[in-house]
Amino acid sequence: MRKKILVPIVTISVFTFSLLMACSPSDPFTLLRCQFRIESTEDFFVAGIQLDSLENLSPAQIIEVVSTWTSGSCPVDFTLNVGIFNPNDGSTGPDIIPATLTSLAWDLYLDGDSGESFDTTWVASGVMSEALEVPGSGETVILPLDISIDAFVVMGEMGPMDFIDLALAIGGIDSGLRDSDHLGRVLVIAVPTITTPFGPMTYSGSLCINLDWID
Ligand SMILES: [Ca+2]
Repeated sequence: MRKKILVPIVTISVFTFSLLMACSPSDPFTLLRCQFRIESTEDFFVAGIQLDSLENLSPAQIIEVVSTWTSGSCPVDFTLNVGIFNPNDGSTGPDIIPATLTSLAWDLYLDGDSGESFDTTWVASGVMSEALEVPGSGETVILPLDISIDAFVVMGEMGPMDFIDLALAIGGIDSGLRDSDHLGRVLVIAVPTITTPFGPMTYSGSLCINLDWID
């Protein structure tokens, strides 16, 4: 009699344990971390001049930017698009696992060195304003960060002409080139907070978000 009762209990316990293991956030085969990379910039303005379709500034525009700077400020505004990819598309686990980015505190650095090295010049910090769904549908979700800074100090450190070159490299007509001379001169350091139906998606520390996908 006792055996007949024990067998189903053991079976159910093993089954429940297996199910919990399959859904555990710590199981790398069912909950891979969302990945991040710098995707693009758009609506890039320096001293009111839109750079998006420009390769170079005209002499008159250079004078305008420099004179704005010598007057004590130089507004720079653009949208920085951060790509987020959720790899939990069902191919490595039992199902598609949607994720929600609930907070992201970020620091933005630009590479002031047009050569090989990356001169990490801090230019702005911020916090994401709205939660963002990242479905595991195989598509990259864009997190647009609205950047609005006064580049007066940075221009003073770099020199106005080098700053204009940098701005054109990351905001001009070739800014979409995914190399270290263009989009690779943008670096975001951020700590994401992501939740899923199975619990939080944890990251070991700050992510250095640049050209290549990182988790
Ligand atoms: Ca560089």
